[in-house]
Amino acid sequence: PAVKKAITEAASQYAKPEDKIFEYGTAGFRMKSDLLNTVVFAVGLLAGLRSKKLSGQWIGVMVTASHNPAEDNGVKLVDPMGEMLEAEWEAYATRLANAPLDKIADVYDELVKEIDVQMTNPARVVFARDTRASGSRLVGVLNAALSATEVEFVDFKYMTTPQLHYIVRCKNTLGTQYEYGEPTEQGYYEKLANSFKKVMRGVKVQGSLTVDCANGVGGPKLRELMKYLSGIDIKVVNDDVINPDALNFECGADYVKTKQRAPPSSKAALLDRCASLDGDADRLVYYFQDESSVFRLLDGDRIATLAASFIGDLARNAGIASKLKIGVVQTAYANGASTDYIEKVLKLPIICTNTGVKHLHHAALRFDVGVYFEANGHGTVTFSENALKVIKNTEPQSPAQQHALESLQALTDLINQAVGDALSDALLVEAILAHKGWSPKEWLGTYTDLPSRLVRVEVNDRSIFKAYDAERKLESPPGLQSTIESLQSRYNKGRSFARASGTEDAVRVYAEAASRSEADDLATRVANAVS
Ligand code: 16G
Ligand code: ZN
Repeated sequence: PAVKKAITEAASQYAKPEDKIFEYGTAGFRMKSDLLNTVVFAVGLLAGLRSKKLSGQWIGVMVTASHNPAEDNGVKLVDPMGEMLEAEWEAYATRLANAPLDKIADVYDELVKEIDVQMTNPARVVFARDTRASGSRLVGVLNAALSATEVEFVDFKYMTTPQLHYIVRCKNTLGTQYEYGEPTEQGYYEKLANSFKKVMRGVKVQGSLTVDCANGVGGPKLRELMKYLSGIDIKVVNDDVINPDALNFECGADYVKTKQRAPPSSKAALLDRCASLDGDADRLVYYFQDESSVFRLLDGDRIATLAASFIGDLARNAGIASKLKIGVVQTAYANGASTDYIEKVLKLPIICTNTGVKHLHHAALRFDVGVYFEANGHGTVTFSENALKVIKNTEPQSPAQQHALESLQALTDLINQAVGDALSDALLVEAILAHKGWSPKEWLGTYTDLPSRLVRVEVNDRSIFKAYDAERKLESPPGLQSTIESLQSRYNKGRSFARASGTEDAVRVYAEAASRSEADDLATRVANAVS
């Protein structure tokens, strides 16, 4: 009752936007920042409940809107091992966020009973935010919700999303046999820098890497990381976090991937190795301009194939290939040429899942070494307990085998296993290119992407678009799937699908085919059939 009163009192400071229905989606809640007060308040309440339900384990709250424009913001919850919030709880978040403010304490009470939360358990929450101007206000709201419900919390101020995931996992594994690292920002940098140094034993990074930080939190954090790194020359660009409107504006991973071009501000020379992060540094894409000044993108599919091929080689050199089931997880957006390459050249199994990190991450855990990346650059590599044991306990029979085992061991530390992490992924790519002695051109040469096109279609009601088979097919509206299939059969290597976006009020159409004009044509025709 005292808690209920405190909740009602704290909630009364805010005003709930009228006629707005909130939904905890693939990336939590995300919208114009001035609509978010009551949503963040609800998330704060739920974070405390989640922690109590899990016997006082630390839960993370990240305030960010990733690659969205500067005026947006968002909030999402991080589960104890650094994963995304368990699916069942998304519905609780939605319920609490939509409760009228004078009833929110009642809904809170209902949830306590329904979820069967032991209220005498402790509750612990860590939170952080990206560099958006609205972040400090929203963190204030979060603070109010946590204080009203007497939750113990630590404010980590500015962090990248993956840094917060790292902290959550560290805090919950501290003192156990699964200890993940020091739960501090410095601990994060030291872990990455030390493992990078180990992976780089005996090889050297060629040339420099220019990193576009989307004018987001990744900029200052990359600069900080660089203080711990040696043997790598990184040029940081687009790291303006002072001008609030610069965030994600004509730069960043999402811009580069969707526009298929370098940021206009780029001063990189031909063949220079470039990379872009997104606004909260959980996505990474590489690119360069070839000798003919043609823009060449190395997206998430490319990072996945590079990592899978390297780890496969290391496992063979270490003599443990037969003991590790290595696999790759993709979504329908993966370029068909990458899928072909993984199956036919790397000869690795592939799982295709729905869009959204939680689906890919979950599927990756079915392998000993699960390489998962969305084409947009979000991904990582997971190692099973069995894999960690085999890598640690295998007795090397030769110096070469020993080197491979040590490199694998270091990779398990370099790679952020909680979630896709652009800073960690960039070091991974740099290390692999150094080992292979490859420039981005040779990396690009491993296979040739099929030309593809992505179109956004506005529809009256996107909820009628129901997909199946990992979003590669539509069961509704009736007849549309057979239309798409008959269209794609007319094009050489034609493949197309349409799915309702999980983050915007639109349907997305993807098409690929043997030539640029065929891909564009197929996309246009399918988009017409959809609208
Ligand atoms: C979210 C997802 C991202 C996915 C995107 C698809 C997370 C953390 N983020 O941003 O992985 O690619 O949604 O958006 O899961 P869409 O449904 O609008 O196409
Ligand atoms: Zn992001």
